[in-house]
Order: sequence, then C-alpha cells, then structure tokens
Amino acid sequence: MRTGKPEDASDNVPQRPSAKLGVQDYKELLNQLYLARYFDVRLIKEKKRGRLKGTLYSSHNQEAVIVGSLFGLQPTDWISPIHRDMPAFFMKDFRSGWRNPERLGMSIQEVCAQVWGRTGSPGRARDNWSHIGSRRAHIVHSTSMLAGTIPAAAGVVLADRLRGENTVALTYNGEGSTAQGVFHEAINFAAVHKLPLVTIIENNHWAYGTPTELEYSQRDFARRADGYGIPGLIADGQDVLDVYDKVMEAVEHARSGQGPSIVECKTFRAYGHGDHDDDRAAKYRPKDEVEDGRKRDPIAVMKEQMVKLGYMTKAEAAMFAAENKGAGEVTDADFPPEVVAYMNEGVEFAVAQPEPPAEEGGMWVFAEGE
Ligand SMILES: Cc1ncc(C[n+]2csc(CCOP(=O)(O)OP(=O)(O)O)c2C)c(N)n1
Ligand SMILES: [Mg+2]
Repeated sequence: MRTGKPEDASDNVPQRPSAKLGVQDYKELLNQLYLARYFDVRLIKEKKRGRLKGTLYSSHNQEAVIVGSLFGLQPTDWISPIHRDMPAFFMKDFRSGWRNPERLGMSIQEVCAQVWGRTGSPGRARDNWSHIGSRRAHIVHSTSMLAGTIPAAAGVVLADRLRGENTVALTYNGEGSTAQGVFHEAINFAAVHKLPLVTIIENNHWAYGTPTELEYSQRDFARRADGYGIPGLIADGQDVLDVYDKVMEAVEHARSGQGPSIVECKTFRAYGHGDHDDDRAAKYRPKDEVEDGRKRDPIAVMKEQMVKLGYMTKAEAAMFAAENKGAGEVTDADFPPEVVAYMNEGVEFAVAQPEPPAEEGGMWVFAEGE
C-alpha cells in the first residue's frame, strides 16, 4: 500500500480511485460540499435570529473531509462522527438518494430536530448536537469522551466479521483526541486483530485552545500509525478528491482483510472550538495563521478542478459563490436552490415539532418495567 506524503495531494497517478469518477460524481460532490457549508451557515443565522439555542460546533472549511470520506462507502458500512462532523449524520449513504427513505443515514429532518431539541430527533432534547447514533443507519453512537467511539466501532466490525459480514467502520477524530489513552488501546487492538477499521484524523491544527505543537512531537499525526505497524496516509483535507482517494485506499485495504489504517486529513478550523469560543479564539490564534488556514476553501478547490477538466465553465463556477465567505456575508443566493430546499425541509420539520414532555427526563436512564 502506498503511504501518503503531503506531496501526494497534487499528483495525478491514473490508478487513483477518483480517476473512475465521472462528471456527475464531481457535480454531486460539489453539491454535497455546498450542502455541508449551508447546514453550518444556516444554523448560525437561525441562532442569530433567535430561532435556535445551544452551542454550534462549526465544520466550516472542513467539509471536504466529511464529504470525501463518505463518498466511497458501502451503505452498510459504519461511521462514528464527532462534534465536528454534524453533517455526516445525514450525509451518510447519500449516494442511495438524498431523500430515499431506505437510505442508511439519518434524515435531514431528524438531524435538524436534534439541533432544535424537539421530538422527532434521535436524542429527544437531551442535548442539541452529536450525541446520537443509529443501529438502523449503521452510525455508532457518538460519546463526549474523545476517541471513545474507536473501541466501540472496533467492536462493531469485529461482531460483523464473526457473522461473516464484510463491513468497514470509519471513525472520525480530531488530532487532539489522538493523545487519549483509548485511541492507542483501540487501534492497537484493531491492528492485532486486523479489524476493518479506518480512523480519520481531522487535523484542524487546534484542539480547543491548544495548538498542534503542544499536542504531538511530530508534524504528521499519520505517524501515529507507525507504532501499530499499520498504514498512515496523509490527505489534503481541502481537496475532496484527495480525501476520497486516500480513504478509499484505506477502506479497500480494510475490506480485503488487511486491517486498519489511519488517514490524516490536513485542514484548518475556521472559527472557535464552538461558537461560545469565537471571541476568545480570535485572540488566542494569530490572525495570519487563520487567514492562511482558510485560504483554500474546499468549494473553490473543487470548482477549480472541475473548470480545468471542462466539467463546468468559469461562468457556471461563478454562479453560486459561497466560497471564502463567512456566515455573515453569505446569502441563500450563493447556494444552489436544491441545497437550500433540502435544508429548508429539515428546518421546517424541526420548528414545527413540539418539545418532548418533561416526564421523559428519566427515559433511557433507569431500566423500566420488568
Ligand atoms: C476525554 C475528553 N477530554 C476533554 C474533552 C473536552 N473537549 C471536547 S472537544 C475538545 C477538543 C478536541 O480537539 P480535537 O480532537 O483536535 O477536535 P476538534 O475540536 O479540533 O475538531 C476537548 C478538549 C472531552 N470531550 N473528552
Ligand atoms: Mg483539532
């Protein structure tokens, strides 16, 4: 297996999995990038308007990691997203159709109801964010304990293997969470048992207020793989096709019985850790570092490649200009209408749902009945 180096991002070897993608796939990937971005900015706007409460953890500028990693999965593969990957809950198995009720992902309605803390949501107002999962959709329940879903996902694919099923689990983790003991324990276990587990490290260069140089003594978090004797690949996290290629390589390695891999996706956190941290983050992060980290917007990177290949004209690329804009600058006209319409369906469902009754508070906490 080829071990990714940062310079791999720009090469164009014919055997790249993305070489098999056609113009429709590129258009779909671009639309998914728009949707992930729109989900983010729309929630910020809804909160500013006073229609929404609770902390938001933005994935702005990190959308290519979510979209590119999900695109090559089989419907029955498992994922375990964390706080930074909220769109992954409803984008899983998008290739089966965004509105397909049989799709093995959550619906936009369920995810919006979760964010609004209403009935019709998986968490029923226990919190407003990512602490949800779905056995039906093959989404491992997210926990607040960083890296805590890796052993759970390893157990799930071990069980699937024992049943003769050929699923792969994709776990998402920030680079900061790779310092957790459980990260080491889980990946060591997966390596020893050659489990089909792919661990994505979303290296957005900050773990809350801690910069990477205070998290790890090496530059590339993919090198954590060396300790387990497994492949450690590096993807350009701003390039959805490079993420797709590296994750597909790791997924095929896993599915063929060769064991786990780590894929580090290099990206940059656009805002604060959560929106409660935006003002502080503007002080603890140097301005030029933030400008530098945000200068390659994943939507713009994808458009450039599509124009180069003749998959869209420059005029078409300019039509929906969501890239390089913050939530305050962007409007609905900067997004394709189908993207806005899809999110509208989720928001309208959520705001029309009642809050769950207070008596539900003890539900799922204590065993009930016999
Ligand atoms: C075991 C544990 N320690 C601390 C926290 C509090 N916490 C939540 S997110 C976070 C930062 C995570 O950084 P990183 O893993 O790089 O992910 P990012 O937020 O940058 O996507 C911290 C410290 C936690 N949830 N779990
Ligand atoms: Mg981080």
